[in-house]
Amino acid sequence: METRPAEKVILVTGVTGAGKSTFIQTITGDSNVVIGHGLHSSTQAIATYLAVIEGTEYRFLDTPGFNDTARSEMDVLLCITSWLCDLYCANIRITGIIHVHRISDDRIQGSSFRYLRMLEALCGETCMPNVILMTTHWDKVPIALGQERESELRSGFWNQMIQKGAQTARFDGSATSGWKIAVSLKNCSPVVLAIQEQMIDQGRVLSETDAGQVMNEELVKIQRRTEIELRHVQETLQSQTQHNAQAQADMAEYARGLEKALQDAKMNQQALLAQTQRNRAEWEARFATLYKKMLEQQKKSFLNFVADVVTDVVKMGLTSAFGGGF
Ligand SMILES: Nc1nc2c(ncn2[C@@H]2O[C@H](COP(=O)(O)OP(=O)(O)OP(=O)(O)O)[C@@H](O)[C@H]2O)c(=O)[nH]1
Ligand SMILES: [Mg+2]
Repeated sequence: METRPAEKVILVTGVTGAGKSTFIQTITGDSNVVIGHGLHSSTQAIATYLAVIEGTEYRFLDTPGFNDTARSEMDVLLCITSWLCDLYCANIRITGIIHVHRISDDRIQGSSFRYLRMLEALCGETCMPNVILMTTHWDKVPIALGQERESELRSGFWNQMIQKGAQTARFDGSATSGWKIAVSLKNCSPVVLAIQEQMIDQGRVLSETDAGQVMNEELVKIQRRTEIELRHVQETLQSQTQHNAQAQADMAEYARGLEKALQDAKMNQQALLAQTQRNRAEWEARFATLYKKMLEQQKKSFLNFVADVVTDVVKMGLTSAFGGGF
């Protein structure tokens, strides 16, 4: 990704269909942004879009969503992590994280909850002031209901992040509203996210990071819950005496769905844990090269900084020696 030094890089996250791409298309006016109109995720890989708002350049990173049938949550985590590590090594820092949430959702789905927990771990406590929890789909609910849900989110689901400095915002679908939200990040300092520090500076593999551990815990929870439900459905199927063929077929179908969910959760967990053994060398080699580059760049800019200071000191010395006439 090419960026100019003045650009503010903003990561946009959230579950599938939350409205990440719609928000980005609205504020950038870029017709290349892919917006979904089906049940499945439309954003399959991270893409970047530029907007100049009030003279400042913002680069938005559109990410694939959680709760996606085509991509597992684990794939999304890997995709985002890989990008964040590459950016860090290329000396590109994130200035803001906009996490998108549909106010029209009447309850917090498992995937929204998992994503938020993971995001908190991915960013780390010190980056919370750079996070905006942004609600969308306001046109789908009566305003009073939306406000009620928003205050429930603020006092419950989002409370911990708000306590640590995260802001909230409403996106009403207009470009003006989107620009206002982006501009509110203008004065935030670029940050190093926890995942970048843990993977690049500390050399941990994904499963050993805070985000990886949250993902692992969530996968274990899914497995336990699904196993209990599956056992219950199987017992019910076996004990059924009446011959309602349609009901039996529906329940058997439901059991197959649970089996698949259980299998997916196990596979994702294996993929996560396999990082420790199989991918460590590959991961380290990839980032070692990038990290070396970053250090070289930092060294170069440090030397430039020292050279500037020396020049200033020399100038100041000459200025006082020559009575300000230099
Ligand atoms: N009514 C309404 N529809 C919206 C709003 N925001 C997005 N949508 C619609 O919701 C659908 C999904 O929007 P996207 O912007 O593609 O969602 P996304 O978060 O990028 O989803 P993925 O890329 O699949 O993760 C599209 O049909 C949008 O037109 C909104 O504020 N109100
Ligand atoms: Mg999208």
